[in-house]
Amino acid sequence: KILIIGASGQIGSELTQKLRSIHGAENVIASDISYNNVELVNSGIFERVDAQDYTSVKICIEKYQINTIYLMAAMLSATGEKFPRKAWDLNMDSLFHVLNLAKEGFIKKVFWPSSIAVFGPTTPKENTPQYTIMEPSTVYGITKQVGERWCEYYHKQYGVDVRSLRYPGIISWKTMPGGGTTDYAVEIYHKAIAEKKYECFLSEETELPMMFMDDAIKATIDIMDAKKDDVKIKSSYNLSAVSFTPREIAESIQKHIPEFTISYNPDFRQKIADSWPKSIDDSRARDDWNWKHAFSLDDITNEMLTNLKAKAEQTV
Ligand code: VAH
Repeated sequence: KILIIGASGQIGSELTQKLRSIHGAENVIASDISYNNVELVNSGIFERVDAQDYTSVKICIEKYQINTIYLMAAMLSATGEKFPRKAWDLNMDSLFHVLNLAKEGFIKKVFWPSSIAVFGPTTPKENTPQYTIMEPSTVYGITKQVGERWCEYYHKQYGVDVRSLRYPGIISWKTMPGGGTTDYAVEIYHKAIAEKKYECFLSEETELPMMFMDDAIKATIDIMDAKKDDVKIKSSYNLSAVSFTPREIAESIQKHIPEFTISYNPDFRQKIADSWPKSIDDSRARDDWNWKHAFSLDDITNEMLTNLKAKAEQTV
């Protein structure tokens, strides 16, 4: 059985739905620190699990005979800069508990998300390679870099089967993201529909690696279903789909909503975005376990506007 920790989050909520459609709802346990996502709580088996409490996780594993954990709970880049210690404690305690439970034989397989945030201002920004300089300048990026080191260590020293992806910014319509720097690329679609205008907290030419949620979910399931020997990188794989700037996403929206306008008012998140790569070389993921993205920027815009409009009409 599968346990998703952080199932209320932007990725966790869609991962839960997808895994339930593949394995059956009775085999996928959703968990989070609170019951605030009522839709998720009512969608299938839900348990309150505190990812920072070893016993809380262990009780859930034993109650449902869990053998695979997707650890999707974390504090992201923007919020992490406001609460550095909390971000460190949440992101690291949760990883150690899950890695130790795997080392002790309670679970067989772990997925743990890393991020392009492991790269910093000294990293080559174009087509960033799998192996390169990594001096992350955000707390979140530091937790992801050191988390990757621990994942590789637990694999090498204890044979733990942990698999990881350096997610780019992820764009989705079902669940709002929380506390990320790339969240502008989700907010812009909501504002385009509601107000036909958006004030962007990043500057016009801030190019960042991005991905549609369906691609991210596919990559996550593909790496977890890959043959163990095909997953040669046990720290975390570079993963990418498209890179674009706020200006380019606005132009893509204007193909559907011609009167849409964007303005720019960079805030503290500009410094975070400027420390990250513009584009990522994910050829190792493509070579080792046949990764391939499907959604272009215009595909993403089409999906976002179509689904958000339909969702808005439902709630009228
Ligand atoms: C964030 N969405 O903005 C996350 C992600 C690469 C960005 O790690 O913090």
